[in-house]
Amino acid sequence: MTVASQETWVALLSAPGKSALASIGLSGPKGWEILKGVFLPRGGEKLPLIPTALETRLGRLGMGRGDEIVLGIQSVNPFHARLHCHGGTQVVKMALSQLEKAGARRCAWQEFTRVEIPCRIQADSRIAVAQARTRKAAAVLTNQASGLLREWFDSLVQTIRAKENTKAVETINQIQNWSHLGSHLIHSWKVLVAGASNAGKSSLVNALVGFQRCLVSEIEGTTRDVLWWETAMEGWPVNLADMAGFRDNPTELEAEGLQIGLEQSEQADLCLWLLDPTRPLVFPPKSIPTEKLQFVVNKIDLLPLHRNWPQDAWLVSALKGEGVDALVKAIAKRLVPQDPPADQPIPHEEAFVIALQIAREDLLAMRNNDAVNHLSPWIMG
Ligand SMILES: Nc1nc2c(ncn2[C@@H]2O[C@H](COP(=O)(O)OP(=O)(O)O)[C@@H](O)[C@H]2O)c(=O)[nH]1
Ligand SMILES: [Mg+2]
Repeated sequence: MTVASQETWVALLSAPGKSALASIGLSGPKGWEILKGVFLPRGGEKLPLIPTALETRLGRLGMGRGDEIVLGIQSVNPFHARLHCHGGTQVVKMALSQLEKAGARRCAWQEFTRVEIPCRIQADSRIAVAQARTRKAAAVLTNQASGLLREWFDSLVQTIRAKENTKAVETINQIQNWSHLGSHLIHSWKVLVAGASNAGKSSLVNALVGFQRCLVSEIEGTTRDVLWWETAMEGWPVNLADMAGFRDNPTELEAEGLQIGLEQSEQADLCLWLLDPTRPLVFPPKSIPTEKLQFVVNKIDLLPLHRNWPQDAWLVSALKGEGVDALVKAIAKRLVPQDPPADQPIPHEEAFVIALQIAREDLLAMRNNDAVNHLSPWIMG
């Protein structure tokens, strides 16, 4: 987004809706002028002519009306301030409109983040934190937002400018190894649970999600469409899908569910294929790519009919819970073989990953200026 640098922006930074406290951000060259017009410090004195960084004041907005507000000046040049008030919706609405009337322009918190953090890659990381699906994903993104990615980027640009192309390409290759994980911090991993009817797919999803969410039944074809359940495995966000079972002569509705499931398996990161060892084994259709396939033998609490399942299959009893904890760990390990070190820069935006790929091509062709040009928007904002 391009925002006129002359503008002074105001945005609600805490979550919308009622809360104990709300935080409002005010940023821009006229910030202090605006506050001098509307902020009445407690005790009747006026705001001084010039603001001081890191000072806090208690007061109100408007002519004696409104609620108590704590004003905090974060920095003076550029001017960034926070106003903390009671989180009631009316109080927040009034505070925002007072600041707007005094000359600030209202924007969404994402735009405001971009105003306050001009480096695009850093602002994007900050915005992404709010979209993270799990605490662990949020922690990784917070590290990126607090400068990890920016420092990595600055040093890459320096390497490119110094014409050390081999080193720069290696630096890009190294970070690209983490792009797959990066893309799943906001968008959960997709794991499909498939297999023959009655193999225990719904039971397994229930066991994995931790409570009864899917309709478990002995009736074949109970699950007729693809249902996604959001969960976390070893802290990583995972969407689990329970799909219609494979059996001979499925009903029209089941066949439709199967078709949807197979289409979804193309987008899935992993497909757990459940085998029921108390019956003749049913193997997956060729359309499921083998690199995404993992066999899971269910019902190990029962006497098997035979033991001719694939050797690398994982074993569980969805009903008794046996092996389910190990299965969760194994799934997480398969999706994220290695947890990133705390200081690992991780690209989490597809467009940034593409920009790095293009810059890599430029570097291999010794077009260093082009590489810098392709990368610079990510630093400039
Ligand atoms: N003994 C035993 N029964 C199971 C196990 N998992 C599922 N079942 C039973 O198998 C039947 C079919 O389960 P369901 O989850 O609906 O299978 P789906 O058709 O693959 O979704 C139900 O009666 C479940 O209670 C297991 O690990 N052990
Ligand atoms: Mg089912």
